[in-house]
Parts: sequence; C-alpha cells; structure tokens
Amino acid sequence: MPTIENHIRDGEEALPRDELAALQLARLRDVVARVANVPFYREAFALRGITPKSMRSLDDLRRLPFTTKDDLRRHHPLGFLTVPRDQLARIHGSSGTTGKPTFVAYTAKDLTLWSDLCARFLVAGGLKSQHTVHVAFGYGLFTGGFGLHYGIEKVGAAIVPAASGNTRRQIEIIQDLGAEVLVCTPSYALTIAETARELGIDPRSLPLKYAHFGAEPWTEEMRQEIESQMDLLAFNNYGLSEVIGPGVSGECAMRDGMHLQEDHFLVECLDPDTLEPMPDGEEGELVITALTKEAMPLLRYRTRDIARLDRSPCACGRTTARMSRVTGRTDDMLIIRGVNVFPSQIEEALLRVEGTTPHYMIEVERPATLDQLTVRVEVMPELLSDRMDRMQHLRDRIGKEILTVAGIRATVELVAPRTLERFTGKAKRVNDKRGKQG
Ligand code: DLL
Repeated sequence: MPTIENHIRDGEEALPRDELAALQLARLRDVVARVANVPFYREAFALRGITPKSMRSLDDLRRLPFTTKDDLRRHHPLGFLTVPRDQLARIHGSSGTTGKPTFVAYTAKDLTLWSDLCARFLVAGGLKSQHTVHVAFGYGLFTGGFGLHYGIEKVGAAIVPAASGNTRRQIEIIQDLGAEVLVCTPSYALTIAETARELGIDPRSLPLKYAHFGAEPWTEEMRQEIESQMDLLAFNNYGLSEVIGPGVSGECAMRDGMHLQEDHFLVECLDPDTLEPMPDGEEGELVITALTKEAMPLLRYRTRDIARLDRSPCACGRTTARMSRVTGRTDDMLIIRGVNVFPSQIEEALLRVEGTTPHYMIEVERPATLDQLTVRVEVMPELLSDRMDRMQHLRDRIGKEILTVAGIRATVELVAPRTLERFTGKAKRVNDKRGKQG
C-alpha cells in the first residue's frame, strides 16, 4: 500500500484556535453586511434586529436565520445573489430529486477561493505537482469535475479531464498516461476495477496509487474494499454545491475525519428536530455558513447531511475541526416499520459478510400495511451455487448482519455478478416504492 507525507499547504489551516475564532468573527460580520441586500435575509434581519455590529461573538451565529433548499427553490433561479449579475463568472447547479436544478453562482474571486480550497485537501491527501490525475467526475453543472479540476491545476499536477462514462476507454487512458491519482465517486472506482477485471487487467496493476473520492456516502468497509481491489490509498472529501462544491472538508494523512475549512465556513452540528447543538462526537445535521464567498454566500445552510464533529487536535498539525463520514441524510433516511435506517448501514452489514460484493440495491415496499425491505446483493461467482443449503446459509448470515447493524429484518436476494445497475456518477441504491403504490 502506498504512503504519503504529511504536508500543509496554507498557514490558515493551522492557526491557533483563538486567532481562527477572531478571523471567523470578523468574516461573519462582513458576510452579514454583504447579504443584507438579499431580500430573504433583509426581511429576516429586520425581524430579528440583526446588524453586522450586533454580531458580538461567534455565539451570535445562532440568531441568524437558517437557509434551506426550499428557500433556494422559492427564489429560483438566482434570488440569493449579493452581487450584480455582470460580476458572475460561473453558474453551476445541483440536480435535486424534484426536477429543476438549484443554481449556485460564483464571482471570479469565488472561483479562486474554490480552487484554493480544493488544492488544500488534495495536498493534505498527498497530491504533488509531479502527479498525473485522472478526473472521472462529470464536467457540467455538477460541481465535481470543474471544482476538482481547478484545485488540481493550483497544485500544479497534470490533469486528464476524462469526465464520466465509457469505462473501458478510461482504463486505457489511465494505463497509457500512467495516472497515479484517481478522482471520482467511490462507486465509480468500483466500476473501473470491475471493468478492468473483465478486460483481463488486474486493477492492482493499474498505475493508480492515490484516490480522492467524494460526492456520495460511503463506508469504511467500502474504503477497504476499494483499496484492496485497486492497491491504492483512498481519501474522502466532502462538499455541496450550495456551499461551494467540493472543498468544504477533506482528509489528511491521518485519515481520521475530514478537516473542515473553518477559516471559510462556520460549521454547526445540530439536532435536526430541535435545532439545538449536538455535543461533539454525537451525530447531528451539519449546518454551514459560508463566510467569504462573494456571489452567493448562504447563512446557516441546512445540508441534511448527518455527521459528527471532532475538535480534538489532529496529529497532522491542522487546528481545524474534523467531521466524520456522512452516515446518511435526514432525507434519505428510510423509516421502515418505525425503524430509522440509513443505506450506509445496509452497506456496512453487507460488506461484513464474506462472499458479497459492494453492488447492492435496497427496495422498500408496502404491499399491505406493513413495510417490506428487500436487499439485493451480487455475490461472488464462486458463491453462486446450485446447493440450496449453501445459498440459504449466506442469506441468513447477511440477514443477521443487517439486523445487528440496522436493527431491521430484511429479505435478502442473492443475485449473479453484473446483474445490478452500474453508476458513473453518484450511485442510486434505494428504490422506495411505498409512495408509488396504491
Ligand atoms: O457532490 C460536491 C462534491 C463533488 C463533493 C465532488 C465531493 C466531490 P452536490 O451534487 O450538491 O455536490 O451534492 C452534495 O452529496 O450534501 C452529501 O449528501 C453528498 N456528499 C458529498 N460529498 C460526500 C462525501 C457535490 N464525501 C451532497 N461523503 C452532500 C458522503 C457526500 N456524502
């Protein structure tokens, strides 16, 4: 397994905490002043008596209004701009589950900030100017491709902007150009590994040594799976379009949580129901305030992402707080027969059982009054056998793990390799048919 040296790109990542807090407060006052011309915030500020001066300490953050995806929809397409349209340099969008994309806008200065933030986490994860980086994220309205692209460029590495799709061709390009670094979703990395094997290429023989994965939830078990299949070191990075795109946080050499770029974002972890802060180490919804963005800084954006915060010092020397993996979203949380279930729990359970693969699909139905959970998983070819007792044994083991991890009984269906859908971007692993049934 490759290793990396610990390297910090920017002094602001390692400021003493009191200096960081002073910087954050100054930036908070500044952003409160700048968003006061956005009608949504102007109204909320008037109701709450908020002025930049009234932000006396970072605790005053709690007086600010929340911003939600619905608020962005209500002010479609660009009702949250703080600058005139002619100052915009780029517009991206995030596709929601409900049709129209939500647009997010950047000034030229925002684009510089964004590439700096991506460069920071890439360097934290071992990227060097001499590397060649294969980017298999979509280039388009999605922030993954362009965001990572310009971050890599900042570091000075060579970019192969392969974008998504045509996996066979991607493998050929990786081999021909000798890319040491892969950037994509973790699920697409698995597709690359699998396609390579089909072509008779051992994925471990590809030149890739490091990977930066993000844009979708994945588990520690999935990391181990990908690392052993591809013989590389995989780093997690997190972000969302509404806040900036990738670059909100990323892992350092310790790989023990993702460092939040707190000099540019104030991050709260709140109980999603009461909206009270959760103690460090406990799961809650991340709520993020962009301090330095120009075109469209959002206050207290409710990400719906569930994670934990850790403010203990990190051995890498960065002083910023770290967030755990995202364990789920408040809105992809399935409530099945009253039990809260996150798809990541099913993934964890499946990958604990030998013989399963990371290709699975979760289906929820309500044929009569009771919810039914079915988990389909591809098993390794050697385990698909004619012997009913063996198959039953494997199903039982998976069912038990799901019960242990997620606290729910599931019907387990074992399916042959390559029978479930493959993804080039974000994976869709849940088919909740309940709303669609009569
Ligand atoms: O996915 C930005 C991004 C691109 C991040 C590339 C990292 C790498 P959106 O399309 O707006 O933006 O989707 C944001 O994706 O709220 C999370 O639910 C999920 N997500 C992003 N990164 C991670 C991650 C980009 N590392 C939504 N782990 C977020 C888990 C993630 N979930």
